[in-house]
Amino acid sequence: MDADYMPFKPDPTRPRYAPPAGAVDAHCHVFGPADRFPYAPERKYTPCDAPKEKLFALRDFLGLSRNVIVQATCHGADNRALVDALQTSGGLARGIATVKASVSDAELRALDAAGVRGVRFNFVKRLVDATPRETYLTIARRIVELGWHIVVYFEAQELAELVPFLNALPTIVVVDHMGRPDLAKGVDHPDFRRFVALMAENPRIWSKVTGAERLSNSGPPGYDDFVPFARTLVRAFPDRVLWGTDWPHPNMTSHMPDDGDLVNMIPRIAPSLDEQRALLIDNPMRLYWSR
Ligand code: 0GY
Repeated sequence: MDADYMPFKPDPTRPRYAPPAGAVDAHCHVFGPADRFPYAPERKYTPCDAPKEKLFALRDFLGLSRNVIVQATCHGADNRALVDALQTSGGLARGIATVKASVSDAELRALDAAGVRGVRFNFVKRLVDATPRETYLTIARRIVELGWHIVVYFEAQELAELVPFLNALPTIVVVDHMGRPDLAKGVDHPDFRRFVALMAENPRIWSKVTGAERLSNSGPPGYDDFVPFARTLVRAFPDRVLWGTDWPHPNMTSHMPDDGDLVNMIPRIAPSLDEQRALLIDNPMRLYWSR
């Protein structure tokens, strides 16, 4: 099947902002190549191939040092492309996998040996068919044994209903793209305040300050409306935030971002050097490279 979304920009601009040595891109994907790693039959979209070589070249070009590669829904629970990228990264990539409840202990151990440090639970209806909460809780109890954590992806309107489930999870929970707030509503809207309150009440909840390209109404190159949201979380929870490119930006229809622009936003989200070090190095290293 042909790809049904825009291809990533092959020639991003070199960022003006130079990340500190050791910076981690903590949200990115690898797709295919399909002739080696076919897409999942149950996928809701077919991406353009975005192989590991391109990801690692982008990492170096942008002045980043490491990647956390997140299993995307187009590969379902077939983690082979992810594992291959991790195993050939020279220790510079860690992964978040998607697993079914039927996954064996041996399979989990093999994922761990490859560099997987967590699982992703996805609640975005356009991306996946629903998985029962009980199934997710069963998986959660098993992966805790490995010292893994959980990444969750949901949209803002799901948050109120998801809070009890998120609080019941027995380990660190990293929320993708700040829970996808509606940026037009502003940071003081009750929806975003609810997310901030959840992080304040539950110290196990972390957030990725990512997704500017998919959440912004004001658009590139500055994604100005995204900045106050990310800034709010970095200021309030400096030791529980992660940053990433979101490359290769699946399902973008409005525009394809220039990854150099996304890097240039970092000092607006995290103005002080201490905040930048926490966001880009200390936090992801603690979560993904403690062993
Ligand atoms: C993202 C966002 C999207 C896709 C996926 O797993 C996925 O397919 O996460 C999206 O369409 O919003 O973070 O990659």
